[in-house]
Amino acid sequence: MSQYKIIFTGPVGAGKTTAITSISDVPLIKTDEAASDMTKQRKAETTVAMDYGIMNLKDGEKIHLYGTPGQERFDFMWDILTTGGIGLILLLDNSRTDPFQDMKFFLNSFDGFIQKTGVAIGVTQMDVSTSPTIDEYHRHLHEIGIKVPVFAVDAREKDDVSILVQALMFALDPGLDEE
Ligand SMILES: Nc1nc2c(ncn2[C@@H]2O[C@H](COP(=O)(O)OP(=O)(O)OP(=O)(O)O)[C@@H](O)[C@H]2O)c(=O)[nH]1
Ligand SMILES: [Mg+2]
Repeated sequence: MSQYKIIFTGPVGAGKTTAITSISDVPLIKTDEAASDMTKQRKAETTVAMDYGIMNLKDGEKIHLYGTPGQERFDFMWDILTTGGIGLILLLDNSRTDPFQDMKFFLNSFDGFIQKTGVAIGVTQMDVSTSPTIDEYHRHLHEIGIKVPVFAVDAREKDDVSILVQALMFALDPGLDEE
């Protein structure tokens, strides 16, 4: 029976905790605490250590789902959580001031992990803010010379999040299975 681990990351409020809740087949283990400072303006609770859920696949295979905190002051958890992971899901909130800057920041922060594995990007809150478009994300990524699958997702929708996870799995080295 194969077991895989993938990691969800992205800025505060991008929907990491919500996305894992949407697709997990077990109740989420989460570490949300009342938000203080700037985060509070966006939402009442924020992840301070990690989220953890499990997605069951056919044949008894499991994907272990880990969510990082979005706040940089908890970035010591980022390395811990990626250990043993096979890929990264980067969620971006399209309604934030500069989602491309967020994208660049997280791609840089997780660069070492991404080089060894792979990444897929999900853009949330596109119902709240329709700009930039997914095409513009593609163009931007093309300009910085990387090819990454990008999808519009609503983190509250199980199907949206499942498609994103599948896109990541397809983007990964198919040889991984044999390792
Ligand atoms: N309108 C809208 N709301 C969304 C969408 N995706 C997620 N949300 C909401 O946005 C909020 C995201 O909050 P969380 O899931 O806690 O975000 P997080 O990424 O875990 O944030 P931190 O743990 O603080 O880093 C929730 O209230 C979701 O219901 C979307 O596509 N559209
Ligand atoms: Mg969270």
